[in-house]
Amino acid sequence: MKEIIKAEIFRYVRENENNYSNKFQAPYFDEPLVQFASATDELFSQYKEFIAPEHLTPQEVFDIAYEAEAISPKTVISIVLPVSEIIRQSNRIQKEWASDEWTLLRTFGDDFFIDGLNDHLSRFLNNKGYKTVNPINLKVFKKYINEKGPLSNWSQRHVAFAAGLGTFSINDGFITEKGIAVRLTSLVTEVLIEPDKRKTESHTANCLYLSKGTCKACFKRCPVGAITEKGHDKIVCAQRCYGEESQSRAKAIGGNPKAGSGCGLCQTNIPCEFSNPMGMIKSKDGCNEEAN
Ligand code: B12
Ligand code: SF4
Ligand code: SF4
Repeated sequence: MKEIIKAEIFRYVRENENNYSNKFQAPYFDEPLVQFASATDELFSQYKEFIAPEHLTPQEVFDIAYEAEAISPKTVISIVLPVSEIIRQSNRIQKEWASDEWTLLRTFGDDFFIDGLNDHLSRFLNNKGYKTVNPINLKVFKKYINEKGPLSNWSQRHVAFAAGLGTFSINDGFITEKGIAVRLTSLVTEVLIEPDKRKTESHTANCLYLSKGTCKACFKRCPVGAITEKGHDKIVCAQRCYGEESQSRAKAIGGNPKAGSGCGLCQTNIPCEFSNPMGMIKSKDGCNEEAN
């Protein structure tokens, strides 16, 4: 089933007409990365400590979706969708606000195309007899604010970490083998698939600053000074990404004001934009630091 699921995701991303902007004649997303975590991986219960007690485990997702049926999920499918070259390029030259392309990606890529991909894959697996749930569609799914800033009760980046797809960075962004300029999604399913191995136990191994003390390129890219040695100020960042001005910018060019413009200046024109910079260092050295 592993290869069938991967092939279907690849096909959908390649062929679905909603993964294409006629306005800028380019796809929103390039070929994805797809990996799998065990639904019983202990990380999911640890996330209640690291993130918040409300953060859902895969079992809770199924308990909510299939009330009283006592079904156990087996696997969490995690998908990395790399932002396409043309969109990244347009944001690379920005200094203050997201480019129009990056802005429209929020409305038509994130909210429209990814929702369609999730629906398609859930239907595909349910039709094959495997119960599958998109946690974001549950009534209990929420985005909220606690003392540390905005968060959700199903964090795609933490799911992707569990599936071995990459690590976090000093700016909080998730760095995969296809870089940090990516979007993420995931589904919880009854299909039993051998989980992918995490390449590192450290949850920050792919960031040059957190691994080697170098780089800091994203610090300089942030137009509102939200990234420092201390980390990422989510409140300041949220205001820039989704505040009033961001909403009117999205509206002015035909995007959904509620989706805002985003920003992503810290995800473009930096060494980790479209590859894992620590992976490149390791292959240059001809050795794998994790193994030493
Ligand atoms: C709330 C939210 C925001 C908030 C807060 C972000 C945040 N850091 O949590 C704000 C509004 C600031 C924001 C901004 C942006 N966002 Co946002 N956001 C979300 C959302 C809805 C939830 C995130 C969440 O729940 N976080 C939970 C908290 C706890 O995570 P955290 O603080 O980063 O986690 C830290 C700790 O857990 C810590 N940690 C400590 N000990 C340990 C131990 C272990 C083992 C582990 C694993 C971790 C860990 O490591 C982490 C990093 O420091 C997700 C969608 C989703 N449902 O996941 C998108 C999402 C995270 N956003 C995304 C994007 C693209 C953006 C923007 C670029 C905006 C844009 N579209 O242009 C900016 C980038 C900001 C940045 N530098 O990362 C992408 C992520 C892409 C990526 N490569 O990381 C997501 C996944 C959306 C998507 N579907 O793709 N976002
Ligand atoms: S730009 Fe450099 S410091 Fe910033 S997240 Fe990427 S590797 Fe880390
Ligand atoms: S998304 Fe924009 S505002 Fe937020 S940290 Fe990155 S550069 Fe700064």
